[in-house]
Amino acid sequence: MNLIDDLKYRNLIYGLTDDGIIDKLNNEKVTFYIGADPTADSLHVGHLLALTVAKRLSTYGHQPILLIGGATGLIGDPSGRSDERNLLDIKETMENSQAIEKQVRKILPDARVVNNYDWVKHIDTISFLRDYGKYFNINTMLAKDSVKSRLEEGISFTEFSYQIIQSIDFLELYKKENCTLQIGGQEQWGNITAGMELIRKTLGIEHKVYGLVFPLITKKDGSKFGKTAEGAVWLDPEKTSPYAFYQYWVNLGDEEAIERLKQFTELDKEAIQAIESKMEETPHLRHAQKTLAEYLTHLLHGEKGLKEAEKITEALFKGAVSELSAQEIEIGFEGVPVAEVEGPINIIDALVQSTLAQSKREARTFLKQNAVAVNGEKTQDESLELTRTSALDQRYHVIKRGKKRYALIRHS
Ligand code: 629
Repeated sequence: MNLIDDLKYRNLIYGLTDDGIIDKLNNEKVTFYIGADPTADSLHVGHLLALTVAKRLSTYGHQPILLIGGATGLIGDPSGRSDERNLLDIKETMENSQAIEKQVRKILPDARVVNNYDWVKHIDTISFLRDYGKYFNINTMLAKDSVKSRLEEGISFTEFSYQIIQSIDFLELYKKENCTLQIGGQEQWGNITAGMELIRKTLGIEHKVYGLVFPLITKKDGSKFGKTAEGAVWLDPEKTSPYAFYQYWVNLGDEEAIERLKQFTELDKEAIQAIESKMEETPHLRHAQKTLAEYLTHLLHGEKGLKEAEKITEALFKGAVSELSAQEIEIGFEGVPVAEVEGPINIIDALVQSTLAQSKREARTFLKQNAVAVNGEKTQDESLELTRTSALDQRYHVIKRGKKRYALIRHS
């Protein structure tokens, strides 16, 4: 399959600025770029899609440049946003740039990484308005979705000017690196075409450059892709543990999991079809979800991260919490209520303090109903004392009430 057919099969083409890019991508080696603004100290799974598209182009022999928007991050892209952003702190933006660069290098080791702060910082106001501003028509700028959709609500001159900076980048990378293609998510269309126009106007029509945008992932149930109840799914293991990352993918619905396999993995059509037929035969085994979770956890967090995620997943599935270390318990039960205790605590008090029961009376009822398990063992013993010695790793008692309510008792 050629690259373009491959991208189409994976539903990764939302728009091409010009069909000329099809032959070029199928037959030549193209230097292309994609940008990310350092608005946080980590990328999230939304960016991961962008990086995997870049990786796919690179697999077909094209040269990726990853641009970190040290300058643009200080301005704020209005694309796809309904309200004005707060300005970010310069120091924080610089630190974020470094963190993001590290992540990119892991996923795209072949990419050249550049930061637009390095050239934008040299442009003074007069040059900005004379050398670039002159080529921008206000009517065209106002017609961009990113601006047009904000005219009622209001948009600052700062965000309005964002498209000029991104355009300067495309021009710069075209001149310096012969970069002839910019890719991005669909909401980047306006910024990408603005850059193409700047190149045409400053250098001449014979300087052909292109844009390719991929669709933003939308979910059938209306919820936002890459978000859990706790917030974004980050690529940084300190922010989203390999276990939580693994869980995100393993919990997708069947149809969505197949879609994400196409978009996020290098598995080819035959391999994906094989998974689809396995799903029909034995849907409960969740082949698509497991393949996806395994593939992406391994890509981001390596063998070690994947093993950790699988170990915790297995133990929790079997209810064998006693196999876990204190640290693994913290990861596996992130977000469940924790009651801190200094000495031994009775099971009734533990149920109340950990919010699993509303009163001692209710706690007794749960015990009588055989609805309580401590460290994986059912108990009805009202006099059970939870001590440091009986705690897992001398630190935790995992209490389970009913089918899925959990709490931790932490012995400090
Ligand atoms: C300077 C900055 C450039 C080119 C691009 C940019 C960043 C761009 C942007 N991108 C998003 C981001 O930074 O805001 N103006 O979070 C994000 N991108 C990846 C995809 C995206 C997009 O990093 O394009 O669509 C997410 O999938 O939202 O010279």
